[in-house]
Amino acid sequence: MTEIILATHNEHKVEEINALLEGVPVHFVSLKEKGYFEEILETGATFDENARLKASTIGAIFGQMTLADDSGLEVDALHGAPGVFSARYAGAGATPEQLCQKLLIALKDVPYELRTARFRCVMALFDPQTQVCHLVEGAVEGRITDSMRGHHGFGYDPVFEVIETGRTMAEMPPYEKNSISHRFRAVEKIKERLLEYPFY
Ligand code: ITT
Repeated sequence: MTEIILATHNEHKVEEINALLEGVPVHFVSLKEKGYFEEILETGATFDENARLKASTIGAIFGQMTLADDSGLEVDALHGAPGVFSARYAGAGATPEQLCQKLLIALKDVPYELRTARFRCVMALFDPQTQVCHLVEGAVEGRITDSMRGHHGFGYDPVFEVIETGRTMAEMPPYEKNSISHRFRAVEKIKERLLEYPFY
């Protein structure tokens, strides 16, 4: 069975992507399983650039097909921030709680109707044989809450209320988040590519 590397050091992403890609006849391995622990540089200015960078860097090192995602939160009242800086918004090594608190403070004077935001995810599938990088995208619309709610998920999930449900991503069990998330929506498109891919 074809092996595809998941180019992320975020174990929560590995879990989510593995669950979302269940049933695709491909064997996914994590960077941890490959024994690769070095940081992958994210020097791009957009999600597209960073996803492409992560997938092609790892794909070139191992000479194997590689899937990467770059994702983050865009808050309208902050002109799209933290965006590509979502993981580093509260400094290197900040905890999810510190990320959420920093965002809540930044929005403390912003009224409910102006707290709109979205999670975006760009996935890149890099094939080292052809050097082609396929890009797809998914997004989910929401609103930033005024306090942290829920214990599931990771990152900004406790402060991101999904428009359709009125609950935060962290108040949803994994199966529910995985049926509406930005990552789910991107994975659905990657799945289509993988199911028709001419593996050699
Ligand atoms: P890799 O680069 O190794 O994949 P990372 O955590 O640094 O892992 P990103 O550069 O894509 O990943 O940063 C995305 C950040 O955006 C992530 O650390 C979270 O803080 C936030 N984020 C992305 N998807 C999220 C989700 O589903 N729920 C909550 N927060 C999310």
